[in-house]
Amino acid sequence: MLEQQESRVKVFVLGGDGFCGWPCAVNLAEAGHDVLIVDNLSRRKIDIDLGVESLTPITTIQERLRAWTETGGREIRFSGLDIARDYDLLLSLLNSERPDAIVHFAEQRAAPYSMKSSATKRYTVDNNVNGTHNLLAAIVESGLDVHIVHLGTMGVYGYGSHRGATIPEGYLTVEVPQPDGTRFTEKILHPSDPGSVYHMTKTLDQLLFHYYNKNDGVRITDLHQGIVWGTNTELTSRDPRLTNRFDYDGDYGTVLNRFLMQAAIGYPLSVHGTGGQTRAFIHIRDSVRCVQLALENPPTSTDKVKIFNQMTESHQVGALAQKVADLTGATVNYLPNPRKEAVENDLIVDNRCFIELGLKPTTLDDGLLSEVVDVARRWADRCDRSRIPCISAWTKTQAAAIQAP
Ligand code: NAD
Ligand code: USQ
Repeated sequence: MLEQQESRVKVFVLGGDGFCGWPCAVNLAEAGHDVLIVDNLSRRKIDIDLGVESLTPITTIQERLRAWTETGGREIRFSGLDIARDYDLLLSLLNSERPDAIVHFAEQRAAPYSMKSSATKRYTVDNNVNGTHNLLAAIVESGLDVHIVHLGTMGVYGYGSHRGATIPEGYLTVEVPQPDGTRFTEKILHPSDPGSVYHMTKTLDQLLFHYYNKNDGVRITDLHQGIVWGTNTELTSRDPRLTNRFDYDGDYGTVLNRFLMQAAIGYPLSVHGTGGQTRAFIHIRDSVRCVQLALENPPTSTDKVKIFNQMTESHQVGALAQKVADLTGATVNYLPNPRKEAVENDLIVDNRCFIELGLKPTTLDDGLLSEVVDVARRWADRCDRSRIPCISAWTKTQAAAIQAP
């Protein structure tokens, strides 16, 4: 619990029924904050459309919230609205509740889903860009001083070659040559280089934040998060009705959780291409902790958008598969890559902001890989193997490659 009552805040958790949002919401409630989840349950509806289910059985949001209070948790309230479409409801919720802070997870977050068809591309852009813009416009219209903590992505920096340079936390110091031969230095937003329509929406979010911070002084922390792995936190393990979701399918499953789940059911690990892609990772427990740290260390009204790299380690996908294979005895399958992405890339990331705020990184070597394998083994009979392959292709060239016999 918080040591000082004064540091308690009223916080909306937008997208608080999702994979990252649910453990975050209960963690903030446990820390003494007054939490209201806002979620249109679109993620559950997409599961129905795709004909897949979380590997772990998850209860309804109403049952989750009931179980949370029954097991001693501080009450969490819920409002079922669509932030991308229900602007007036969002504004009136802000005016009636007057939150101090808003954690914004409420976006369509799967790159493969965003690349499935023109319909899913358009949905992802409409949902993510409108949702973020509605939130900013509603905060300004309400006149409230609200701190937004947004979940962005490491993917905004791009996964081409950074030529060995360290990726800074959001801003790059550049030298600009002048006609008279002199130079001045300036800090600019790191150039964006999205690798999917989904990642592109996060780069657009960045510009919206930059503008509303400059024009209206909205206080914003943008968390450039890496791939989240793991499933439960201590709090979501408290009762089976609190269990977090576990996506394993070809659209929503992310690479490390997929490898661990594939190992658990004896399915060859699905490495795309050579496995040379390097990505940033963070365990769900650290993700939850980082959001709390960001919330409790807000920017001032004159600060520009605070950007933190929310990741704890980088790994090459092929090396990860080998690590999982060594741990479990699984076999590794190298498949044609459905994505248009660099065959390999370097990724050196500055993540000092969270370390300086006290984050103690949980790493792959902390024994938690086996915990995920155990969860997946427990629910193996719920897995639909036909939904494991990644069939969403970035272009017709990739589509032809993955269909080739
Ligand atoms: P998720 O799909 O499990 O959760 C998103 C939640 O937002 C869902 O409950 C969904 O119903 C809700 N939502 C979506 N659009 C909404 C709208 N218009 N109005 C109201 N609610 C809406 O995703 P997640 O894995 O929990 O990711 C949460 C955030 O973190 C996303 O913004 C994502 O981009 C970011 N992120 C996730 C990861 C990861 O590995 N999962 C990594 C980096 C960043
Ligand atoms: N990959 C495989 N095999 C698989 C699945 C993926 O080799 O079975 C590869 C992909 O080709 C890619 C890498 O693994 O090179 C990562 O894929 P991913 O699906 O784990 O992650 P990504 O699409 O980048 O998206 C996830 C989240 C997204 C978040 C992002 C953070 O879904 O919300 O923004 O991670 S980051 O990767 O840092 O941009």
